[in-house]
Amino acid sequence: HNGITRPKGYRVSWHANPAVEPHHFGQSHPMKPWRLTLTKQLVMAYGMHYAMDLYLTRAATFEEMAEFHKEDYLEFLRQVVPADMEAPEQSDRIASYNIGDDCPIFDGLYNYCSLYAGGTIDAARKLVNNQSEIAINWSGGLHHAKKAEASGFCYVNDIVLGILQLLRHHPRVMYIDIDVHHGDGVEQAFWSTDRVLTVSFHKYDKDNFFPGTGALDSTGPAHPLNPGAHHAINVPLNDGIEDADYLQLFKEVVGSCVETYRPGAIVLQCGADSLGCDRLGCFNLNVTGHGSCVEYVKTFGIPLLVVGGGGYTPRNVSRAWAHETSILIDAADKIDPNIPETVAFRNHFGPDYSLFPPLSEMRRIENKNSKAYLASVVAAVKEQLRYMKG
Ligand code: VJV
Ligand code: CA
Ligand code: ZN
Repeated sequence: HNGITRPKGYRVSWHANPAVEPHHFGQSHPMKPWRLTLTKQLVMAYGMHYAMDLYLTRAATFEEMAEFHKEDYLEFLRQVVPADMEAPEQSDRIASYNIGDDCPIFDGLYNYCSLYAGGTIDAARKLVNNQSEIAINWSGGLHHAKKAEASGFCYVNDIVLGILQLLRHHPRVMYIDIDVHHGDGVEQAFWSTDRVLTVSFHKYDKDNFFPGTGALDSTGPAHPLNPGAHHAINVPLNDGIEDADYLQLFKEVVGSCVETYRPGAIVLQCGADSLGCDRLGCFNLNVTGHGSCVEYVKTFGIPLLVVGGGGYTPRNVSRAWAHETSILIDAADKIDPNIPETVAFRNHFGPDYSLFPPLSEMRRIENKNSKAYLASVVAAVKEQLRYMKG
């Protein structure tokens, strides 16, 4: 087993269904479910699967998805076929559900959505039933989907569905999102409740970066008597942030939030498009820097649901999520940074064949986040937490 054993004192569960992986968004679309195949190959080549409980997830049922989504929208997802994109009598519905270039109709769409959603729901239930302390679903994390609308490559919001499961047992759930995009769908779903604290770190540029929401002062409903007031935390960033600054910011913000809010469970969205060299992203994080955030969240010892999200350079997505799996099973120190000879698709990891290539040096984007700016963001978040305490 390459010396990899089960972690001491807690259980990690892995939730996946290989039937998710072959779905195809269409020619040259950035979202590639195949990155999950690559991730799994790395995890298995290192023997990490011996350290976890492995669950083949089932598809979420229509009723389970209807706990958040509108039934007419789910009905549409269930019956629509690629040819409907050209059918004039369907064009109004297609437009109203925001189907288009970002969120196309492809073969097996409903199957794809119900499988990744089923994974996150199952993972949440394992935590709630005390059958796992850390539950992982790398196929989930699709944070932009709305009640009755697709958005940003997301159709069904598995995170919202997972949090709804956790809320059955935990009075307070904290959501942390390190995808380079704003976690708008999750924020919006829990905007008016104080039972979920959402925290998103993201590139923010109202007019030029998707989805254009997530400003620092967007903190929850404006009315102070609305329970959701102050329960959305947004950390808007500029291009080029690097490991050390990001990690310091992450620890200050997340540490203060956990201390003040005392969540019973944490959901961590690990979107890998915040890595350097991402096809859509604009940050300079390395695999190690991204992983350090996961490691920090693990130190709280609070039941943890870990999901994937964005990530558009598949070789780096799989590096990050394999490394983060090793952190979660407490085996990061047993992982050879040289990618094993035995891994399938090893050619994707050349020419370095390293788990930790210097991404921040390969396509350095100028860092537009001054120390003063980052300090002002931390100060604003701490001020917000004072209000939250009431
Ligand atoms: O910026 C946008 C919206 C547009 C309209 C649609 N066109 C295609 C792009 C500009 C304003 N959308 C973003 C969506 C990002 C979603 C991120 C999802 C996540 O990581 O947060 C969670 C999973 C966007 N950025 C880049 C693209 N869309 C893009 C879409 C394509 C494409 C190239 C870039 C769709 C199809 C094809 N190429 C062939
Ligand atoms: Ca984010
Ligand atoms: Zn993203």
